[in-house]
Amino acid sequence: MVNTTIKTTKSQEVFAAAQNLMPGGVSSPVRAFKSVGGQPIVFDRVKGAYIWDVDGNQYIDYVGTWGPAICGHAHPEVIAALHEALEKGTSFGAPSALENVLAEMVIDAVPSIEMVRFVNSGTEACMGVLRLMRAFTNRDKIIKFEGCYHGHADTFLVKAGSGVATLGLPDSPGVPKAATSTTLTAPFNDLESVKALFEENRDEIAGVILEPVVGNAGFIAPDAGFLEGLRELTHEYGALLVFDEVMTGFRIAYGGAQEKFGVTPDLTTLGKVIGGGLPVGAYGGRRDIMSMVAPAGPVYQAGTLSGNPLAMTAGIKTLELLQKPGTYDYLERITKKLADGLLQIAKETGHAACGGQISAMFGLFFTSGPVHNYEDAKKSDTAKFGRFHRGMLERGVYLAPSQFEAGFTSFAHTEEDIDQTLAVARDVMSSL
Ligand code: KE4
Repeated sequence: MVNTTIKTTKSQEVFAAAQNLMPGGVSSPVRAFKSVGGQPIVFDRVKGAYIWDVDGNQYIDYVGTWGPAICGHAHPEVIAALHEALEKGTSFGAPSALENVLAEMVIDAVPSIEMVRFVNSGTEACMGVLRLMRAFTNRDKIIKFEGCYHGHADTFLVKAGSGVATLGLPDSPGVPKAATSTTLTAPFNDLESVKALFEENRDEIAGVILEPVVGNAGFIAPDAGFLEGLRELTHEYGALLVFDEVMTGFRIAYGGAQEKFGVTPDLTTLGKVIGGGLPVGAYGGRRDIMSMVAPAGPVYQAGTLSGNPLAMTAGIKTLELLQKPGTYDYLERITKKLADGLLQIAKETGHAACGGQISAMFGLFFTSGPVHNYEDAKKSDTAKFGRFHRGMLERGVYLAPSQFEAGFTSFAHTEEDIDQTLAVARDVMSSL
């Protein structure tokens, strides 16, 4: 029995039963609260900025199903569009005009994307882009950054972030050496280490893949010049630059981090927001590269539910809602108020902390920082983060259950929600 002030009887019952049915009782590891401890809450329903668990407790939600809910959960216009689409069926396994509509919206929005392929998850998008970058350059090696997470395909499970970092896994058994022998890693924000890798592996590196704003090692922003430096290095060494914008796409800006920072990669992966909460992923980029993807070219990749009408419908409506004037100004304003407020409260209550936000993405580390890379992030007091997470949860605020994740706001979050969250944070931090 977990010592908790909120009633979680039904969550405990459901979660206990789940243990015998699914590994760890979950469909994705980070949901098990392993690193923050305590009873994971079992959701019953979500709406706008809020969650209700199976015990009837309400929470202000800053996970937003890990990013997709940027318009708020179950937005009425998204739900209405899905009801209409449902009448026409759930999956075609064939071309639909809806794919054209969402593809045009993505191509119009994201600077690097001239052509796009839809898949069903961010992992699939990163798998597809990996094979494509290798085929286009005829090189096998890639550079990724410590703490970045690009889904759970073998090649990327090297010093990965998100759940791998959360669980402190040394990477994963079952991944053959051959699958990771071509994966080179460097510290985020360290251009010199990237240049050294290019020098040591001349003409062997297909490309560099990164989260342009890291969300899977906690929130880590790129240092000034870092993204520009990677663009120059990849040009210099004949390699491709790939932005994994599964998390940052349509969140950091409508055109993603690449629009925000003015650095255009050769290829981009997307997910989360473009599906409006339904399973979706995408990869896209320069036409000369994307034209290699089957059946236009020889690079094979496929998917039964890719481009399915429901995910396309939810994605189209979500992006339409994001196009409303002032959306990103609002997201910036409320998220800055939240992040700045949390840091100020930590300072006033005597806790070493650092962090920040960019648009609707934020993070807080319990370390004095600054945090420029994963090694810095690992200096955080994760035990204190766990107590903070539990304290916030018991007072009705749901944060990502790991120090090595980012926080997400939506345009359903109100000023009152932010003020309430900061009041709760002051209460919790005063007794951490
Ligand atoms: P999915 O396969 O989970 O749809 O996407 C993988 C992925 C790829 N790239 C980036 C930058 C990502 O953030 C993700 C997935 N993000 C995690 C949250 N850190 C998903 C949540 C989870 O694993 O349960």
